[in-house]
Amino acid sequence: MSVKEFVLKKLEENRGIPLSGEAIANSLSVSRAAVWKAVRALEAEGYHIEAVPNQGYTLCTDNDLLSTQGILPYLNPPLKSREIRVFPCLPSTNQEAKRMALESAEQGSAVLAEEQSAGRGRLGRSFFSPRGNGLYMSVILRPKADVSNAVLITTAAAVGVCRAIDTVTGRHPQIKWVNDLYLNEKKICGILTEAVTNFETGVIESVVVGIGINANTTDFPEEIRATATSLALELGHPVCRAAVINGVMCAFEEYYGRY
Ligand code: BT5
Repeated sequence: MSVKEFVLKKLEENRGIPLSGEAIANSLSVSRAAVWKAVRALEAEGYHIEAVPNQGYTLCTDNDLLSTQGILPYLNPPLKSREIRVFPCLPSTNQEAKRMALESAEQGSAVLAEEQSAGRGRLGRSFFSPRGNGLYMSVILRPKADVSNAVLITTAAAVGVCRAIDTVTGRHPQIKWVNDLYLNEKKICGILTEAVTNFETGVIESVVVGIGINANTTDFPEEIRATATSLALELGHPVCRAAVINGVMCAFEEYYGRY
């Protein structure tokens, strides 16, 4: 783990609480200047960090940039050992997850991006994925059983996202069979399940479940403005995306287990 990653981990574990630069430096056996440099680098990436003389560095509570270190404290214990990769921008998290699946990533590994430049829907459609306010994640599965009934995997994801939204926000989305979730008759989430097939044997080796949730999005392009909504628009305030991620991963795990 680099100095920057370690500093971020410490700050995320203590959001809103000042941490002395000296204590961080000591626990890493590096100089305070190295910690200061890491803090500056994190600020340049968009993290809101307050430096208070004689107290130390505080990661502001309004900070909602996604990072592996930031998501981990929110995850339920069984999920903490999962491989979770977070990227500032990807064409599509499903595409990256499929690449990782071919590189033998484990069941349950997840890929997230702050933005997708070519977010995909079904049948070549696109999924609007602006920077910094949505949730774009793909989970890698390695089903041991026959996946001819793969639609049930999408259903498990849809039910899981419904329950996560219910738990975190108290709102109850509805599933539009099979891969869309609606709140107040507007689309809040889309799911795209794709198989990764071994080219030579034709066997399905893994399945990638891509989940796109309009979390804190407040503006949509003209063509979907009337049909799309977000958790923030419905609630009147932003949500903590890491808490939604934990909810989705826990619930999906449970329903996929039943599948
Ligand atoms: C979907 O397809 O809704 C599946 C979307 C899956 C997105 C996730 S994000 C993470 C992962 N990586 C990816 O590249 N994809 C997955 P479909 O049912 O075909 O719906 C697409 C249609 O929904 C579009 O043609 C628009 O009309 C509408 N749409 C696009 N973006 C939207 C958004 N952000 N919110 C609501 N509606 C949207």
